Amino acid sequence: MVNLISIAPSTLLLPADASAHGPALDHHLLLNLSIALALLALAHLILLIGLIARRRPEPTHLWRIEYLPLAALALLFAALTFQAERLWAATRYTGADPAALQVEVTGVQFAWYFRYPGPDATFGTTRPQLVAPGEGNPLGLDPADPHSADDEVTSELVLPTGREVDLRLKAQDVIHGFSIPEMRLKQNAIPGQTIHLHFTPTTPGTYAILCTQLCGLGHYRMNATLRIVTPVEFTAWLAKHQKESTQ
Ligand SMILES: [Cu+2]
Repeated sequence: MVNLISIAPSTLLLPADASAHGPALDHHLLLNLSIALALLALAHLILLIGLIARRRPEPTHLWRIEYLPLAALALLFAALTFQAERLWAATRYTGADPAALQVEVTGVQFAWYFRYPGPDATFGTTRPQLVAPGEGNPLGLDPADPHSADDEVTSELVLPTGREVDLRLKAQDVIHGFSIPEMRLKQNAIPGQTIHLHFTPTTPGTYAILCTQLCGLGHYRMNATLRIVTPVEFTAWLAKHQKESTQ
């Protein structure tokens, strides 16, 4: 059998991997695929042997040909499930580093908005009744809250390499699907909930942010850009953005 584990993911048409947790996920995916292919080949082989072999009057060694393989398969699938669960939880339930970069992501028909907390490192209050995209306040930032003053709202997500990012995922109206294939991230954004996702980008580049839930008539155009830059470029970008918005 071809050893799929040793094949580079790019040769299997997976998107480029630009996050720190991605290689482990890819490895697990290919391990699952290899096992499924091996079992498919084995099942056909057994079927062929069953057709060719001479029938015996009484089935013998039932435990060896039936119960033992069954137990082995159950154990194998349990181990694969446990490992998959562990990898999935690594970007969600383990909690981000306290020094992680905080960014809020909001899905709304039909755009993604990104908010950086600014120099005070605290997100300002938002109120649904203040949401006014036409007036430059798509998230409903409350001007009465002093923490809102330095919050940066952008339509492009810019992140530095090598630093953990703690995303807070929200939705204003319906369920949206936040997905960045190159970051190996996919998570629904649900109205009324704040869902945390944390990851570390590794490779500079420009990647597409998609919506993977059919969220309305304009779903097809609900996308944004993720730009991964060096830490120096990120600091300069943030400073420039803040300067522009205070002018
Ligand atoms: Cu959407």
